[in-house]
Amino acid sequence: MRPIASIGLGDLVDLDGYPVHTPDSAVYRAAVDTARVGLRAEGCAVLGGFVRPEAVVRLNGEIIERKHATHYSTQVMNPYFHTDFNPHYPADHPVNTFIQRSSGFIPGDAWDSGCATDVLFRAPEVARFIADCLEINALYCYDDPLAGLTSNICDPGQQFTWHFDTNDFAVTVLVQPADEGGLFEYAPQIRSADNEGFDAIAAVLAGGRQGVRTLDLRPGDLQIFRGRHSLHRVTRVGAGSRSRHAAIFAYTLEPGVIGRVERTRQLFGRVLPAHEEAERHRVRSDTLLD
Ligand SMILES: O=C(O)CCC(=O)C(=O)O
Ligand SMILES: [Fe+2]
Repeated sequence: MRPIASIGLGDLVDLDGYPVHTPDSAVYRAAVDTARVGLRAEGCAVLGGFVRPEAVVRLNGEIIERKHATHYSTQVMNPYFHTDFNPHYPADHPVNTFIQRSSGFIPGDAWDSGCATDVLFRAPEVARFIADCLEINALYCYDDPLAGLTSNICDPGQQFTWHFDTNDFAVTVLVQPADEGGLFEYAPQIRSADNEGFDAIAAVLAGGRQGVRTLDLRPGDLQIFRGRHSLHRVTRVGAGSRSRHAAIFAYTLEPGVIGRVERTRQLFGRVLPAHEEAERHRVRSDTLLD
């Protein structure tokens, strides 16, 4: 779907409910305040109906057009995306608890600059609004050429099992929900920068529901999520369901952040020279397991 004329913010965002272009307005402040409540308490905010219904149709069209570029992968992994047994930990430890993940990603380099999905991801007004919700001065589009702008595709029978994200924040727009399953679940702040929270994580991996939230997301809802400290998953999509499509906008606190070679290969099946280069100069902001 090539844009006929350039796409404006008002074509994509419900500017009445979310006037991202007028940060001094009372409505803007109220929306930010509401989001902050969820983010402070649980590292998660859902902005209902952020994307206009016509734009949701357009985003879904762009995903369907690029679905052939989806890289599907299946792995049996721990919450840190590792697949190998680690003899330094007991067998029932989260590090050695492996669950199947099967899903696909449309990679960053599949989107044309100027398509609706790309415009929404790169709109400075949207980034500033999200930064305001997160109570940070600025945020930056994740500079990873594959993982910055993606769509997570869960086809019938697939699930994105429990994991932590590498990037600081993720912003997701549910574009096409599954009819059955495909629900986003999370265990808020189950670990922190100085506490791995292994006992609580083990309980969730074993099927425990304590502290686990399930979101009832609608198409067009925008979710802001701190996925580095909150264990999360997308439950299995029913065998007879339609696919679940989510647009995922990744942002970071610092500019110029690029993903690890190993995880990039797992998720996208390839790496670009930029990934190899970044690996040689890697700086980490914490010592948590990745
Ligand atoms: O599709 C989603 O809602 C989130 C998927 C996810 O957690 C991820 O891509 O890391
Ligand atoms: Fe995630």
